[in-house]
Amino acid sequence: MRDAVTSLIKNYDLTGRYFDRNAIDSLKSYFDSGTARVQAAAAINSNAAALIKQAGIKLFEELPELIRPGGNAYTTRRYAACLRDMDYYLRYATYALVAGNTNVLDERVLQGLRETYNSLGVPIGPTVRGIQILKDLIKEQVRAAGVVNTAFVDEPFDHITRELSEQDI
Ligand SMILES: CCC1=C(C)/C(=C/C2=NC(=C\c3[nH]c(/C=C4\NC(=O)[C@H](C)[C@H]4CC)c(C)c3CCC(=O)O)/C(CCC(=O)O)=C2C)NC1=O
Repeated sequence: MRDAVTSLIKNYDLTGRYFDRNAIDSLKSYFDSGTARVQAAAAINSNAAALIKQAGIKLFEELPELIRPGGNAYTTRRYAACLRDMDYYLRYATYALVAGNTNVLDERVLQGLRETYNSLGVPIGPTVRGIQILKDLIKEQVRAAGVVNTAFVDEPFDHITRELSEQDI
């Protein structure tokens, strides 16, 4: 698992270089956004359960066929599995937000996920929609916590949806 700092060090160490201007700029930008990242994590942490619940309600309002007979989230067990997946996405996105790096998502969440979803018939499009709904709710929450520029919140959520949607070659 890597964060913004360790991944930078790894790159420079590989070629035995001192930090150059680019490295310094990227370190500066990571540390400048540090307080906001921690504030975001705190805002998510204090509301995670409610945010997941709300995202689920919104998703199933938009796509009610998911919870009707024949839908992938139909039955209590699968409904719960769907919300649990959203909870995984939120928790790991929070780790990635604090790390300033999406590596934790690749290692712990995304590996083999698309294959699992395909084999269980979990539809990717609606999952992506669910993650985007979650992202919007989180951004609202983070804004309410006093963080002005919430653009950095997009990164881990967009990373998950991009990787999930990627087509097989
Ligand atoms: C920490 C990393 C991690 C992830 C991400 C993860 C996902 C994950 N989701 C699963 C199932 C599932 N995932 C969903 C999700 C949904 N169905 C829908 O219609 C919605 C669109 C969507 C919710 C937004 C459902 C319904 C199942 C159960 C499918 C089944 O058993 O038939 C499964 C199969 C095993 C199980 O049921 O537990 C895995 C491995 N597991 C992990 O360990």
